[in-house]
Amino acid sequence: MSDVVSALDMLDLAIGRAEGINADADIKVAAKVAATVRERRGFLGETLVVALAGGTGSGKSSLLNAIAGRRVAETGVLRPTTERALAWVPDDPEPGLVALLDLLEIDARFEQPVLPKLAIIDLPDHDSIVLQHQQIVERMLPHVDAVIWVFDPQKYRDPLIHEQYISQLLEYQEQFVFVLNQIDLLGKHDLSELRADLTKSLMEDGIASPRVFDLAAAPPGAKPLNIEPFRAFLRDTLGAKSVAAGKMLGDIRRAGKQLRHAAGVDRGAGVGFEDRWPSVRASVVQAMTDGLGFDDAVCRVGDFVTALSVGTGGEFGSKLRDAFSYPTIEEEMRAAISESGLRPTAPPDRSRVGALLHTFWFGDEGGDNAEAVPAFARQLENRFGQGLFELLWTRSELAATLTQVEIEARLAESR
Ligand SMILES: Nc1nc2c(ncn2[C@@H]2O[C@H](COP(=O)(O)OP(=O)(O)OP(=O)(O)O)[C@@H](O)[C@H]2O)c(=O)[nH]1
Ligand SMILES: [Mg+2]
Repeated sequence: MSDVVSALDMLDLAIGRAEGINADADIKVAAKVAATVRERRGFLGETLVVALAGGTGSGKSSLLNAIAGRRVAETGVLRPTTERALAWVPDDPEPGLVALLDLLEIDARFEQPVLPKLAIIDLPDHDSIVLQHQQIVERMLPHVDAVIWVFDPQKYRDPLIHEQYISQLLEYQEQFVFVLNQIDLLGKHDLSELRADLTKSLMEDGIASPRVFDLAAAPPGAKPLNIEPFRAFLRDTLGAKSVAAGKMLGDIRRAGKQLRHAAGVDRGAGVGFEDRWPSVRASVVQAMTDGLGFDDAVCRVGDFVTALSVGTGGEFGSKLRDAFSYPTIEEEMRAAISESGLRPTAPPDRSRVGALLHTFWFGDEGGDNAEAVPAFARQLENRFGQGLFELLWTRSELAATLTQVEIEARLAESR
């Protein structure tokens, strides 16, 4: 299954392969898109990943169970109840989400068929293992979409949570949501007072406008209270998330398209090189042995390079042209002749100067070419065929990778 993460990985690969083929300026534009998407806070995929954090016994696991509508996490009066982080994830998780849980070393994963785009991470209590908890929270923050800080009426002013966590992590405040749980224990008057007090303490921590939900995740012998508005909030956030993911995929696709177009690889990777080159090579050998002459042989290679560069087009076409310019072809052709010991047959209608030049370059005509012809063909293969093939191969690789960017992005969009 594809997601923004896999489309982005593919774009990164394509950017690497575009080096030497695309112009630096175009590569920079695509790299900027990739970096912007990657730098974005929160999980890149379409799944909304939220983490539950907060004081021990505040009701984090109970809140997860209330959202899930069933018992997922262990809850209880004995502390700590949750000893290691667990994740409640869709039963068909995006590859990026699996990679994220691996990165965070969260092994306990409960697959759920209920909400295909929601993942909730339940963190262990922090009192007994403060350091570990803090590390997990800090490591997790850049990668999750939201953190739900759960408070209970007794310990909502817990200095540890306010001073060591919330006020230290203000740069992530956009991702924070606050829940005052266990409101079944409060009278109406107490509730509004306590809610105002919690909001005030969060503002003192530095949260500009705290979003506070009050609810009861597990009132004894009764159904959860106010859980529906919280679920609605998650649904809305999920909607916003899918819009954001759609935009990211659009950006990735456009970046890939722009590289494809500029490199000239949107016309298909194949230009029939392997089918066409053997006959060009044979015609060059023929030109040199049938008296058509050196210039004709050079032209045959030159024409082929032109045809390839027109076929590929874009920056790659110019690159091909530059790598096999006419002077280069002439030089390589001369070297091929001299290395192979070929004695070219002179053109029949030579001028005197032409004849002298021919003798100067290639010696007396009429030599035995029986061994030299295959050696010459090999030289042509090494000096032209191989280099052209290698260049076209890098182009095919780039084309294949950019096609994969498009495929991954389209698949992710249709999820
Ligand atoms: N009265 C009342 N009790 C609740 C509510 N929510 C949770 N509890 C109780 O509070 C206790 C702690 O709940 P948990 O969900 O285990 O709390 P936790 O935050 O996951 O605790 P740790 O995993 O130890 O960090 C349990 O006994 C729950 O039954 C609520 O809304 N009202
Ligand atoms: Mg728990």
